[in-house]
Amino acid sequence: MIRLPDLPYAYEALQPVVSAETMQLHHDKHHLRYITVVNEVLEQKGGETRQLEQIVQDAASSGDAKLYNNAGQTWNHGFFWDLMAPGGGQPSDTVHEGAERAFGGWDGFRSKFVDAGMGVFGSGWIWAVADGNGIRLQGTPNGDTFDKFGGATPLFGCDVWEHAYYVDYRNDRKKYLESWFDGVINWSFVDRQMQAATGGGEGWNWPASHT
Ligand code: MN3
Repeated sequence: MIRLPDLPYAYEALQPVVSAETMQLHHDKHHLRYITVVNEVLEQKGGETRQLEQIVQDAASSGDAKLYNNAGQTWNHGFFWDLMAPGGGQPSDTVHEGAERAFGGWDGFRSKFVDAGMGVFGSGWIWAVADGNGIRLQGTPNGDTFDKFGGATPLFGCDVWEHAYYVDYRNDRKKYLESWFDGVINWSFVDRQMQAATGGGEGWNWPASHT
């Protein structure tokens, strides 16, 4: 049984980048709905409890699209809540240097991220992922998740489904991506993911207390 984790901050904490209304809908309705479907599918399959990461991998290898999409979105949103923080903080030297190597500088990183987010057609996510070769950007459609990163570790990922920004930005996905990148990424979270990508500790996992 998968359970919805509480947000690590108040609904209004990410304003004005993300409104309390969006957070409430996004967490309490959208995220909860994915989790409900995962539990329904698991129940039909006999109610076996596994780590969410394992559920995703098993659904991918058995071709169970309904379970894969909903488990993927369950994981994506858990990661998304934890990688944001009010005010965001400052990127670490390691993250800065990684951005410099891959994108020629911080502005290049930001503009390539925004462009790549604009390039995700329809619903999906834009991710910055890292491995021994450095940082790269990857868009994913719909509920696709960490198993599509070819072994790389996600540093951060932005939800570009319309439910993530339409209340606050209407059709202006670009403004959403820019405001999001500048305002609410928790850079100490990203730094921990960056360490994990290069062999230092474990990356983010779905909380065992909510499995
Ligand atoms: Mn969403």
